[in-house]
Amino acid sequence: MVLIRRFEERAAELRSLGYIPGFLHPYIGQEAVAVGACAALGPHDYITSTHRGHGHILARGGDPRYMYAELFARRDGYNRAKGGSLHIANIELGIIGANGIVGGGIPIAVGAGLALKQARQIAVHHPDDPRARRADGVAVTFFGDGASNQGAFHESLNLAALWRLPVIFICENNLYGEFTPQHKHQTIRDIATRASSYAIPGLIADGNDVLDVYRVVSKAAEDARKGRGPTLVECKTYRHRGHYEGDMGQYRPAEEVAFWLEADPIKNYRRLLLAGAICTEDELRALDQAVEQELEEAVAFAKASPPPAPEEALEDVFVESYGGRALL
Ligand SMILES: Cc1ncc(C[n+]2csc(CCOP(=O)(O)OP(=O)(O)O)c2C)c(N)n1
Repeated sequence: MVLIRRFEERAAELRSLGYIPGFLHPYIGQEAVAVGACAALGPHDYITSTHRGHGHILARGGDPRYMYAELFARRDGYNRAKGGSLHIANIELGIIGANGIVGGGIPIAVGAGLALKQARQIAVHHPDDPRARRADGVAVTFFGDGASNQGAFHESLNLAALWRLPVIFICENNLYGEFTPQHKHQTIRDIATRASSYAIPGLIADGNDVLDVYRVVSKAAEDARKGRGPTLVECKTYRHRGHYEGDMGQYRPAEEVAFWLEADPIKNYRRLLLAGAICTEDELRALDQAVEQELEEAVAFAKASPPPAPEEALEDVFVESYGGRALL
């Protein structure tokens, strides 16, 4: 969580210094969702992410060096400068794409869920087929409260429920879709209730409590792995900053912001670790320092990476392998 927080704070500084072209959508405040959820996943699982995706990529094992290089639009970036902040993907880590289209990652995860269900069947009949190694995989998709109004959300839940696909739909309800508070775009309060329309479980987690997110997503993952189908998980959380870096967020009441700053997931988890004598102050300080050091090196790496040559724009545009084999 600390790595995500500091990665984002530094990204904001670097953008103000002109290193990062385009928009940045800070994840600060929501770290417990990415970390708690990804801690419940294994190497055969897939995730899809959103425009607010740096936290998901880091929690899934993303390397800050390649992430900053991608944000800087440099050749050593995860996607060789073709993705930028909003579209980081890395198949080895099971990250099948962050997505600037609101709700865009949801049906992609359902496609991955279908491939994983097929992997289970392949494992039964052809255990030596390399695709069989994903037989225990689940697909997780992160999205916001705003995205839960998209048609793609409903179609995806419907199909995943009908086909009992191993998919976990994780809605990060940070109470705003851009500048619109949730009560102005939905009549419901708990987005998890939408699961009942598709006869699947709808669970609610405290999105500022990393252990609670881990507990709830672990349950959903266990169900998915056992063939019981998808779960909708709603994590109640808050973004500390504006919708994008540069948005001052004045549309939010001061008391609301103060309440959620007090519920900061990192501050509270630190308190818990200290109160339970699981960590000492010194150990936590050492962890902070290690993060600073890692990010220092990551920024230097990204700065040293060259920009791609113009002719590289046409590389990696089409996949050459078809027949459902590209993903697995
Ligand atoms: C299909 C589509 N419509 C509109 C937008 C513009 N847009 C970007 S982010 C955003 C709000 C998304 O809100 P939410 O899903 O709650 O995610 P959050 O930003 O809160 O993480 C909108 C409307 C877009 N990128 N894609």
